Amino acid sequence: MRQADRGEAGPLPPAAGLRFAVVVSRFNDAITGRLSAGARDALSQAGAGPDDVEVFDVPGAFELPQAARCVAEGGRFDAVICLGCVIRGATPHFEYISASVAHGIQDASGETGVPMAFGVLTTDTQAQAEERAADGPRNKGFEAAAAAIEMAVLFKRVRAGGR
Ligand code: INI
Repeated sequence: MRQADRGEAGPLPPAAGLRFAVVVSRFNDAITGRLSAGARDALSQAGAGPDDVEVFDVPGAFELPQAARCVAEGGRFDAVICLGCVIRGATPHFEYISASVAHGIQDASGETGVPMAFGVLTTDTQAQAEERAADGPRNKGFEAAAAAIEMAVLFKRVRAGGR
C-alpha cells in the first residue's frame, strides 16, 4: 500500500531515528506473515531504517504479551508491534486466548512505558482473516505499525517536555 491510499487515516508520521520491535506469532503463519509484511512496509514507508526494525517470532498469540514485555524491558525499542491471528473454533479456546492477549499487551505496555500496537486478528473465519491481511489499506499489520509510529512519536515528544 502507498501512503496516498490511507485516506482519512492521513499520512504516516515520520519514523526515522525510532526503533521498532515486531513480535509475530507463527500460529496461522500464512496470515501473520502477511501482517508482518504490511507492518514492515509501513515502517519502511515512514522512513524507519532496516537496522531500526527487529522481528521476533513466537509460537502463538498467547505468547505475544510475554515476548512484547521482554523486548520492551530491554530498553532498545520506542514501540512494539504485536501481530497474530486467532480464528474462532468450536471450543472456548478462542475466547480465552483473545481476551488474554488483548489484556496482556495492554498491561505490558502500561507497566513498561513502551507503546505497543495490537495487530492481532480475532475472526470467525479464515476468509475474514485473509481479507484483513490482504495487501492494501485494510492490512491490519500496516495499520498496527502506523499506530505504533504515531505513539512512539507522541511518547518521545511528551517525554522531551513538548506538547
Ligand atoms: N494461537 C494463535 O495464535 N491462534 C489460534 O487460533 C490459536 N488456537 O486456535 O488455538 C492459538 N493457539 C496457541 C496458543 O496461542 C499458544 O501458543 C499455545 O497454547 C501454547 O502456549
